[in-house]
Amino acid sequence: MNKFSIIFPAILLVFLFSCTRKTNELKPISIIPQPVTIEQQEGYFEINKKTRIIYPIEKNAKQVAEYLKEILKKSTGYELAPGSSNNEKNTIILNITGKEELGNEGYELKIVKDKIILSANKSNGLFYGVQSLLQLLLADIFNQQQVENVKWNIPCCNIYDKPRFPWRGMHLDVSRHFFPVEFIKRYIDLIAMHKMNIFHWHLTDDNGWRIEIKKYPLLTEAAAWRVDREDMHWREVTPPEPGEEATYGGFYTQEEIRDVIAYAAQRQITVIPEIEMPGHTSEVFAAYPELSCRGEKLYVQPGSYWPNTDIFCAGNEDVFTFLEDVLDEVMELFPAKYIHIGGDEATKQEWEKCPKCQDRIKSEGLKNEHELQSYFIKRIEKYLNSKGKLLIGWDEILEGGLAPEATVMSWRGFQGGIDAATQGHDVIMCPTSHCYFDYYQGNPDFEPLAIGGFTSLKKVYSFNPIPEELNEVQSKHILGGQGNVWTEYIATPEHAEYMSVPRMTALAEVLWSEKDDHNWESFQVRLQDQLSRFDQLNVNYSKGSWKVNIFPIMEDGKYKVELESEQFDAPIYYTLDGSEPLAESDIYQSPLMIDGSTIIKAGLFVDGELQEYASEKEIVFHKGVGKNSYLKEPPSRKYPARGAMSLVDGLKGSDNYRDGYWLGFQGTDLNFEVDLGKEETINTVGASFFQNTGNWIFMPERVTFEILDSDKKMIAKNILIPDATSEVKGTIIEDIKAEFDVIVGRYIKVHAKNIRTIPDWHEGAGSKSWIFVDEVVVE
Ligand code: TNX
Repeated sequence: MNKFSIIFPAILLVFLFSCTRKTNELKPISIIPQPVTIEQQEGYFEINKKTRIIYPIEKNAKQVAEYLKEILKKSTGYELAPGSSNNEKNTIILNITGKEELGNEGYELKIVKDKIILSANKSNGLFYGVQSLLQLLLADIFNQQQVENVKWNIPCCNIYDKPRFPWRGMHLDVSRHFFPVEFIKRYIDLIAMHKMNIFHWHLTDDNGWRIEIKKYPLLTEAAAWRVDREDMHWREVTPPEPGEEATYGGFYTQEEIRDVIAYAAQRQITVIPEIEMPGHTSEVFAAYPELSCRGEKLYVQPGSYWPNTDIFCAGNEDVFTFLEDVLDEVMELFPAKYIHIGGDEATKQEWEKCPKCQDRIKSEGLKNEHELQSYFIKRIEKYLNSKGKLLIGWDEILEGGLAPEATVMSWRGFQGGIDAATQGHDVIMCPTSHCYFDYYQGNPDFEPLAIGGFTSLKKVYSFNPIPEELNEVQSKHILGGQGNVWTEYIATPEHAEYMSVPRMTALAEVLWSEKDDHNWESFQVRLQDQLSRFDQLNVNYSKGSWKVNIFPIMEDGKYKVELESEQFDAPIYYTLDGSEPLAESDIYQSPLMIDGSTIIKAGLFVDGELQEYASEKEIVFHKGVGKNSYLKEPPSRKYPARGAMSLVDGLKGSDNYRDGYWLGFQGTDLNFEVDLGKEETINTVGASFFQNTGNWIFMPERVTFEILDSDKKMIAKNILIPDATSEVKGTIIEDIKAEFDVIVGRYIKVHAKNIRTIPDWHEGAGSKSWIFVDEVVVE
């Protein structure tokens, strides 16, 4: 055998081996959240076992290097040794610079064939640079096991990057359901991967106290445990039976909390503890009943507790001693400069009756219970400030006057945040409309049971934390935003992940990237790579956005139906005969002309396979469908559906009033008119109304239907009163229908009178009531 016959097969083998190695060489750079600038260049840096890593001795920078080494080791199997000189080839250099414009969190990444230079002013920036670096590799880099046959290539490029907002947060409620430390760390890993920097830990609420406080052991012996009602609906749980043991719950020891804080710090995440007061505190009275107004021993609620009437007594000095002691231990544990004290949804009916609270109102010269809450919060703020800490509260802390240094978390919408910023206070925006990740993200018919609402991925992506109402100076008070994960309906880590991602991904980009760089199409493309990373990490992300939305539109004066999905570039197949869509069904290309009652079924297909499920809507044609229609007063901005046309689109709203088909009016009436275009015979006119008094939605007081002729002269009128009374709990949908003895008319007017003010017996007494309406059916 000659030399050649050995060398040639060897070369061939090496060649074949390198050809079969998986590589990212044909993939464009795809980083989420989108960096400020990326310039791609020719060539690649390849990580191999000889790659060295150089970092400054400074403790925090070293931590970042260790973090990178750890991730690389898992998937590549290489244990990168420290390098000795910046001039060595094949090195990754972490470098602390002094470039003012980069701020605390910005970074620069220069990748050439034999060197990677990552520079930042602080370890925070280095950490975010590392996150980008990892996303330049194939998603396999996130695998938890060693992956063979991959070329660990990083495209040569220059990246310059820094965040838009300093507060990029994720919240988790661990009271409604308890989550073990192992999951908390995994959640923190997800936050870190998204270059977010705040973990808001909602540690106490009516369903369990979750933080060990040495001075008050009963908080974790008693207040952390409830009877197990996990097999029941959250709003329908039964109280404990006599002698029944409270077995469900848990808490974090101080040692575990320190461990979590350190874990988060290594990932440049600040942990903000929330200790609720004065409301959402009934669990405390299972341990220390004397701290409430009534002084009665309560059990820890195994489900919904609403209205939450048992709250801390604001007239009792012992309450403040207790809270100061608790906060002392909390401040000792948490290095963050902020402490969140809740402040939301405190029902004040016990304060109205409590002699101590009433004495306090008098002695402090307060006007009412709102001012008493404000007194409470201000007093706590003073205490926190005296220890060098700052207070954050939910937007209810605005009521009765804001504490002087307080930062407001605006959740009931943007208004609280606007008011606070106008008064010169800092604000974190997390309105339910865009930031509530406990709400549905896909068609409720197919999603796991959720608390309600509808916050799709696209909706999250459309979030702008800075409302137009604010000028430049006021806008500076908006520190950023956060996603809130309340867990009434979320009992397991897998489910918490499902609700959090990929909405967290959309939020991360909103908060990190400049507004002008937000681009839904580009996000959708890059999201596919992020999902591949989640796959490697076994993250249980939601495919709620695979759902096909079915919406009618008017185009060139014609009624058509549009099909859309939030997924990128996956074809939609549909049927119009009630059969299940298949890969052989018609492919959707442009809005569909529909001219009679139809069942539309549509699904998203990838490689010929239906993804998730097919959506379905029934269109019922009647004389009003697609006709010109008007609303005298617009619906609420929160529930506009698609305006007047939604009332004559042949589609009925579901039993979820937020599904985008219902129109909501708060405190105002419905005044609607439809023009049939020509005189027609009319038998009946009806409209559907939605009631759910728990959500402040009532039946209208009365509904008036009028028929007018071509000259707009009224020729018939019918007034109807709904059957359903507001005392009935739960959701009722009532079709209210007026019968006319065959009449010929052209215009139809519908007036639904809102009761306008919520009645006295209701917890929202005196506030504006809602009416919700859909489909005005003309037959
Ligand atoms: C309102 S957001 C709450 C929470 C609930 C959440 C459910 C806030 C400050 N209070 O207590 O868990 O709605 O979406």
